[in-house]
Amino acid sequence: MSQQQGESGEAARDVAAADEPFTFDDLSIVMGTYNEEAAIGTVLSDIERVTDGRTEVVCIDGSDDRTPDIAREHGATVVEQEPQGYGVAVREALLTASRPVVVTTDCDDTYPMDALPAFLDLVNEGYDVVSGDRLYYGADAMPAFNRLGNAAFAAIASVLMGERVHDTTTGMRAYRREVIEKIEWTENTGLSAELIVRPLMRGYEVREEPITYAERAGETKLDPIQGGAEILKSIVTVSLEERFR
Ligand SMILES: Nc1nc2c(ncn2[C@@H]2O[C@H](COP(=O)(O)OP(=O)(O)O)[C@@H](O)[C@H]2O)c(=O)[nH]1
Ligand SMILES: [Mg+2]
Repeated sequence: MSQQQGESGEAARDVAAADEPFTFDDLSIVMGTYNEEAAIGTVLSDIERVTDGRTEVVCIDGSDDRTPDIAREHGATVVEQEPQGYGVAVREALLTASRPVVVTTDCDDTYPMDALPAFLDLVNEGYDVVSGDRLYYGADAMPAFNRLGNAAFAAIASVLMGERVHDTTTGMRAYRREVIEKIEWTENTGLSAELIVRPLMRGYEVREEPITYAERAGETKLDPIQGGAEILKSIVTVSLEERFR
């Protein structure tokens, strides 16, 4: 009897611990970095300022410029990897992260690190994925071709999934670690779309949160036409795979 009480006491404490809200100490921020010398200093300083330097930062780096040196100066974990595309880098980044909540971003100063507290709050409210919706505020800084393409991808994905989404290709999201670990990720350029389509279709709680989107520092690494075609293919393949799974 006393032993039973002891056990249930421990169980109660475990539940209490599990219910503790996540803080920045529970957060990893991860990104692929490919010759982002012009942006990385600002991105990492913004993260430090907003999170008081408490998050883990992981950079999967394929650069031949000073990007990895700047990342290390800021205390980031840098993993070197031959450049093989966005998704190869970001998947490695997600799997390298060690904390219970993982946020992705691009290393190009387009995404608002000031939104990190709101993203963490939404995870604490119970969402499994919080996805930054760049199109809500108009994304004026995005090239018009990309803006149209991204709106089209969201419309197509919504039809295929039977659920309305507004921005399937955003690079800024927060994920509970469980989502990352339970799903097998297959896409490269289309990984960003895969990262919202599979969780949504498996019933995870996904929430889109409007974010601002700034002009990029440095050159884009994505060819809009070839990249766009790959993303479209990923959206169709992944939604059909999930539907017939
Ligand atoms: N390590 C690595 N990072 C990459 C690669 N391709 C893109 N990235 C990074 O992934 C992020 C997204 O790429 P970006 O050029 O911003 O694409 P865009 O937002 O579609 O213009 C950036 O931080 C890039 O540096 C790659 O092959 N290897
Ligand atoms: Mg970008």
